[in-house]
Amino acid sequence: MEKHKKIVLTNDWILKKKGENKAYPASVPGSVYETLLVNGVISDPFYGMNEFDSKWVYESDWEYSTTLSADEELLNSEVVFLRFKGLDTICKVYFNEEEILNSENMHRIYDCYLKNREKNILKKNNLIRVLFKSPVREAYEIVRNMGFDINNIGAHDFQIPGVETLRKAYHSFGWDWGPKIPDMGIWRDVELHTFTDTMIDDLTINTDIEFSKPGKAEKAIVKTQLTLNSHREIDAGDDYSVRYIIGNKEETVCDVVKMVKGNLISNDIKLNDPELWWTKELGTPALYQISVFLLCGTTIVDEKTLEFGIREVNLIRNKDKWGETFYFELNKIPIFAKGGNWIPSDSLIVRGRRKKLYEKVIRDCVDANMNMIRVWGGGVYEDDEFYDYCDHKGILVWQDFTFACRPTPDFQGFEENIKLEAIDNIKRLRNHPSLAIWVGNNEMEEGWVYWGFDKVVPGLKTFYLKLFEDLLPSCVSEFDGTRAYWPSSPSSGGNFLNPDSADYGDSHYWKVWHDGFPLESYREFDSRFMSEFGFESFPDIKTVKTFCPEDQMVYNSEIMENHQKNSAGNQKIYDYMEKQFSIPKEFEKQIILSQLSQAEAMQYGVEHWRRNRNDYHCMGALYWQINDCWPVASWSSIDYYGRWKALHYVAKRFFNPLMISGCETEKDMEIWISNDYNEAFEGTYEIEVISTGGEVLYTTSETVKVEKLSSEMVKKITLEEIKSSAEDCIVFFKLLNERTETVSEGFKLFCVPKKLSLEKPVYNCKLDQNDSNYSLTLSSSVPAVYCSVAFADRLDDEIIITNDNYFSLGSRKKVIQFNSDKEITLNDLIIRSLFEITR
Ligand code: BMA
Repeated sequence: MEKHKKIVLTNDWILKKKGENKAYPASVPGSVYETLLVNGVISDPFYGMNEFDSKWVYESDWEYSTTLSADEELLNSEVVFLRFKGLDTICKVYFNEEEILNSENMHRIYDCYLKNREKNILKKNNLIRVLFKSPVREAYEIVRNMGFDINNIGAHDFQIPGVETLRKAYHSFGWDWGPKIPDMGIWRDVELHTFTDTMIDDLTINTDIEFSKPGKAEKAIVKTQLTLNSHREIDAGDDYSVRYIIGNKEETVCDVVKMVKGNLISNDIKLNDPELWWTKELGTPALYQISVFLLCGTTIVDEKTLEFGIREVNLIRNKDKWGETFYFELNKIPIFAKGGNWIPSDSLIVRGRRKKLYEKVIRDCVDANMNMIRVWGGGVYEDDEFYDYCDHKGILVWQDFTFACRPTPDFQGFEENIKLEAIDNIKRLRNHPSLAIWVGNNEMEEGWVYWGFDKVVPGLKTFYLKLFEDLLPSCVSEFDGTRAYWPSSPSSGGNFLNPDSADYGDSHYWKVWHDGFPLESYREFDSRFMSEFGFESFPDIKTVKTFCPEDQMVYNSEIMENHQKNSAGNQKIYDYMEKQFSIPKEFEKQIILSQLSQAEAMQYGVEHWRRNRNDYHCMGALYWQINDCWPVASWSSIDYYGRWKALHYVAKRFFNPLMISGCETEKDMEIWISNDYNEAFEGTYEIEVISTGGEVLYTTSETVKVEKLSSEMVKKITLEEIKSSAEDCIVFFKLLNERTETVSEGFKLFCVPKKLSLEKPVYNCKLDQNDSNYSLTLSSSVPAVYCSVAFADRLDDEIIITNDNYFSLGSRKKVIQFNSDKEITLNDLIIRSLFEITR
């Protein structure tokens, strides 16, 4: 009996423009844009205005091809099929000139049989051709066939119209942070599978936990389900069996063999005292490994190994005095979700994966104390690898289905296509412990209720309900069965009932930024769960230099405006910035200030919602957005190259599970402690108010106990008792644990920063090195507000992340740590605070 074999077809692919003979060597997985870029046919679409030079690329058709020579073993295999794990998007596949696939969905997985009992098209020498049609032309044709005018379907200026007619990542046609790069290509693996009688098609693991109390498990049942791919129903007399080996990091905890009857094999395995999977603030993300061997007699016919976690995640919706709760419980412990929204990490998606952007950015999310990432619906269902990292790092994933902001058209075959896409992705992702919830779409319920979708494209509202409140939830319940489904983000539960309500469901709050409201309005919006809110900034000057020549480095130059896709976004950055800061002349300094206003805005909101967690009033804050898909001015906290903006450093503080924060009015300030740990905090808080000239005006310190999973106001101070004015002082606070280690610290002003009467700081710096570990000890003669450490251009090729940045220096010294393999001296460090930046 032949064992199931899989070969990934990565070699000898070439790409040609349809109708032309010139062939370019192509990586598979890969894309048309990337191939043309690597072969020097197009210039970097991210540079300057190049984005618009490559229109011909997406208006053309492209053909990938490779040959497959079959040896005796392959020719003799009983069953041979090709598995296309991702084809972007409209394409036909030919095998030896026979059409074996007509595919219209980049999110689907397709199996094409070359040989089985019914057919055999496999020869000794074979040719595989994948012919991609321009997605833009396809979209135009569909819109025309539906009787609509492509110029009149309500698309934004930043996008090529019609993407919603395709099952392709919406952002690729352009978004308010992304270029118009509707790429094409074989974006996931092409696999060749062979087997004789049967193979393992799918292994699904679910766990049922018996809790002795919240957070404590006594037993778990590991429910395994194995689906076989066979020509026939396996019978008890066939001598097939399955061996299951389960282990954790240290040891094998189970090794059993069960007989096989039928092609769907379910077995429950009991584990005592299981180790649970947790997010970082609640524990460790313990993982188990399961290996399954399918045996015929004593021969291994197939095997599969995967990791799984034992955890229970529930969405809790209980009626209460405000409306209805909306929060997640992990292993019966309510969690405040902290994190951000994720978009595809590169417009050339495969390149992003190759550059290991997943790994880096997810690590950065953990470093910033996030426990949840929302994979936003305008992008893709990410690669398995993405969810693997989240499993390993203890990050929960909110997964949107890939629909966003546009009404879904209804034409023949589209619904079925969507259904099969949903099933493929639910099956692919359901084993990941990180996956917490499935959500129908981004902002489409809003679109119908508030944006007038029905005026532009009448007649599609019922189809919306059919898809998002019937089809997709049914798929989730049938093929997942353990996770909640939520119809749209935001929503109050569906059926077009007030999706923007603060009292039900999740919220996207855009009065700050899109509507130009002041930051204070965050405090007037008491949502149950903030799944989007955001504020823009420019990326680091080093990132700007990668796409912008020196003479265009001003916010409203043609190139800077093209690297800003939100209409009038750069002006908005300035308008907000001016309210907070005096604006200096140099663009480099303006960039820093733009990042500081972004960080301030997000901090203002998140601290408020975290202070509001009691009685589950608000239980989540996921800001818009974590990452970028190209170098651009946007809402991201980490830019395309992985450089942290000020926001990411500040997020690390405002997402700290233990957070001390100040809530100011014009005259007084409340000091709060928020505790997201599942145990009470006992320690001391210290408050120190310092004049802008460096005089200590007020200090106090007190021991405190803050109950687990709660927020508490611990002190109120007034300007009157400090005997100072709002412009002349800075309030510093910190929280120390019982071992007197600082666990959280921060500062707050009574006025906008530009009103502060700052004095020039004189810094005292000392840099110590131990191999590649550096520590900088820093103090200042007078308060240095929003102090940052940056690195000289000579270190440009390396992105150095410090353990803290954009802090304020008061009366005490601060130690900053970072790693670098290079020899770094004090001369390489640029230390500046608001005083130097605004002058
Ligand atoms: C949201 C998102 C995105 C958009 C962002 C910024 O509502 O869902 O569609 O990019 O706002 O405008």
